[in-house]
Amino acid sequence: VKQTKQSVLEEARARANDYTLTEEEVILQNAASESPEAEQVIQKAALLLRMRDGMGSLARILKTIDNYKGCVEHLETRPSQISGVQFDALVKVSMTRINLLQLIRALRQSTSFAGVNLLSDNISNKTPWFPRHASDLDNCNHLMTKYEPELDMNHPGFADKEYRERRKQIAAVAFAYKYGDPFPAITYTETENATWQRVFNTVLDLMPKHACREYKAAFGKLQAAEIFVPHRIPQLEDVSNFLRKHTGFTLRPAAGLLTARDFLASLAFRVFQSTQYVRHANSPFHTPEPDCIHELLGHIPLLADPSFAQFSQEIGLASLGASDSEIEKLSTVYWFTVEFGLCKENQQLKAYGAALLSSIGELLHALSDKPELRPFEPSSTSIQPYQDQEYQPIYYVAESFEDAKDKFRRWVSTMSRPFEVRFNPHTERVEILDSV
Ligand code: HBI
Ligand code: FE
Repeated sequence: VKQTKQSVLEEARARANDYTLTEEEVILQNAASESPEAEQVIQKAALLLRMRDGMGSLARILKTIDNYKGCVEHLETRPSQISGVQFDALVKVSMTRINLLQLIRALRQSTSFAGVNLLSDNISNKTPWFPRHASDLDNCNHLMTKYEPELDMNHPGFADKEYRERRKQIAAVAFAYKYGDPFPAITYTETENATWQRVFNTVLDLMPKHACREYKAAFGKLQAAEIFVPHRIPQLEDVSNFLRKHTGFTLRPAAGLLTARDFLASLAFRVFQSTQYVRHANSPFHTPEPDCIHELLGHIPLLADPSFAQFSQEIGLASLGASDSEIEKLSTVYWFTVEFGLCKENQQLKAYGAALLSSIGELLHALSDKPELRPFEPSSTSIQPYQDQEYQPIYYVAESFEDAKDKFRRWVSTMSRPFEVRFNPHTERVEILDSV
């Protein structure tokens, strides 16, 4: 029976509208509708097309895929077993999620096909969500609670109700913070300022001999700007403005120890998530969780160094959309470099790791003859197990920040992500570069 033009159109409309989505299409649609950025994630997919017409229509299919900027990675056909269908075509494509959805819709409008199916085995819904603009960091505030004073019996503040209240109050301020808000100023108590002063003075003592020159140079500038003074804890706003001038890094208040994924993601935007509460006064030289004394004395000076800032950002960029196991590896690299790294300076060993520079005990241990020293090599460093309860038995030594960065870049290029990312500082946006 020859169909009239009208009935063909009606059938196409009916098929496009009434078609019940398969589970794979629902997954795809949900993934794409998460955010405008999620729509643009490159998706690999396999389509099974039941072709009513002969092979001649293959050309049209390929043209349609091309119109949606899809890349055909594989194509095969077979004579169909279904009556009224001449061929089945299996087409594997790689394209943005939104275009894939539109392609499927377009193919369904066509009467050339008795069926258009998205096959499950090649659907990768695996690229985890990641922030695409600095304001998306408002969603990157997931905490790991294992070392909080409420929950960790070994926390020096566990039995101190007043301390726990103060810690909670400062954390609440961080939770409420949104992109673009003014920095919350904290009025530190005399006790808190006294704790800062004790640690500050030990750093002043040890730094000349043991810290790397980049740290000392930036520390001097922070003192000259009267941001680092012995008697009061610096405010995040002043520190953030200082960093912005030197490397474009800025701060964001963090409520506590963040998940590695959230913490690393912020570095991609040259944003350092910093806690604002202070360790317990009874334990000035040790804290189980990061506190602002650790952030300020450990991390801030080097974030004002251009080469180190670049290295930090590159760890962050590598983490965007990475798998859980890759996040684990990046986290380990971060641990053995940014937190516990040693470097060479005129044949001498110096510390650049924040956890070393903000903790005299471990600094002296690291530079003693007790621990094992190994050259920094991302492929092995990234899989070295570590624990966070005692001093490290192993430290990794970098030749220089530039050398560490070179090695890191080479290693990152072996990771599995099917796209590249680039940070655009003018828009504060991460741009996706397809590598297909
Ligand atoms: N969260 N607030 C905060 N500060 C850190 O230094 C920090 C973190 N979360 C994870 C983390 N550091 C690292 O141990 C790596 O896992 C990235
Ligand atoms: Fe730290």
